[in-house]
Amino acid sequence: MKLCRFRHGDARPRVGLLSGNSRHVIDLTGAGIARLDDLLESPGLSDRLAKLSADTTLPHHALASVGLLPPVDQQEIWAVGVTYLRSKAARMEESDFSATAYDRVYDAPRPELFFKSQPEKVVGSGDAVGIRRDAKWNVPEPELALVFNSRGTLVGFTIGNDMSSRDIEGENLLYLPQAKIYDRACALGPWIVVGADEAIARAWTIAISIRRAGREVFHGATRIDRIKRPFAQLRDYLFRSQTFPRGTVLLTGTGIVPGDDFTLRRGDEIAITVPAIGTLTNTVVIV
Ligand code: DO4
Ligand code: MG
Repeated sequence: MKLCRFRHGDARPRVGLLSGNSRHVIDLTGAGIARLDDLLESPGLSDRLAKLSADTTLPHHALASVGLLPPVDQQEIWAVGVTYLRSKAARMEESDFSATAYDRVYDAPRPELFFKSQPEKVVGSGDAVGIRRDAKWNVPEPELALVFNSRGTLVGFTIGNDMSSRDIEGENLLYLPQAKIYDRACALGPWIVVGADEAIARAWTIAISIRRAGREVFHGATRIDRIKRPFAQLRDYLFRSQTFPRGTVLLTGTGIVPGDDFTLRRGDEIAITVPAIGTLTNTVVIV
């Protein structure tokens, strides 16, 4: 089942459930559900959603007639890094004196976790993502995103783009927050898939296509089961000595890094696809 946030007309954000064929959005406002993060707290979420999807009294809107919003309300967005060998190798190449930090963290018991975005700064599918005006080497990072409720239960999956400035991170690892946190640096969407677990998600693939002036300039794909660490381990470290009263979303790291001669440009169209979820699409602007 797929849960989204959307606007219909000029009205305030609403929570929706996609119909079986994903062509309609069932508007959950009539069921008294105003916030996605509240809904994700429900015990027996899948059963509740199954009942809601069978409720013929709730209004349906054609998917094409709604404006999708990022599928987060007040959850902080966090990220884990260097979970794929490809990410470790690319980062060791781009950096000088901090190269061994990536090598060490890949093998260490404690993962690299970092704060990525406040929820208000997240962009959704169809919105623009940003590259920094003071960076010269910018890439998207296509990542599976884990959605946790406040109890640390993995309640769903969505697609994330951890936009990054490789030259800023490569110059000095202490610049990581500047390479990773700026306007439009985090995209999530198009919606949240509920009802899958880690075993199911590990059989998924993630792919990215970047188009420039109508032509594909980069394509890459990898398997989710190449993520080195179990999701429960990532959750345990994230929730260690830290509470998330509204839940949180965790980007799980990238396994796809374009060659060193590639940088994003204004107007590039990025499409990240996890077939079991959908496609997150964004166009690049300079911020
Ligand atoms: O170590 C820096 C960030 C790593 C990252 O974002 C990733 O591996 O996806
Ligand atoms: Mg990343």
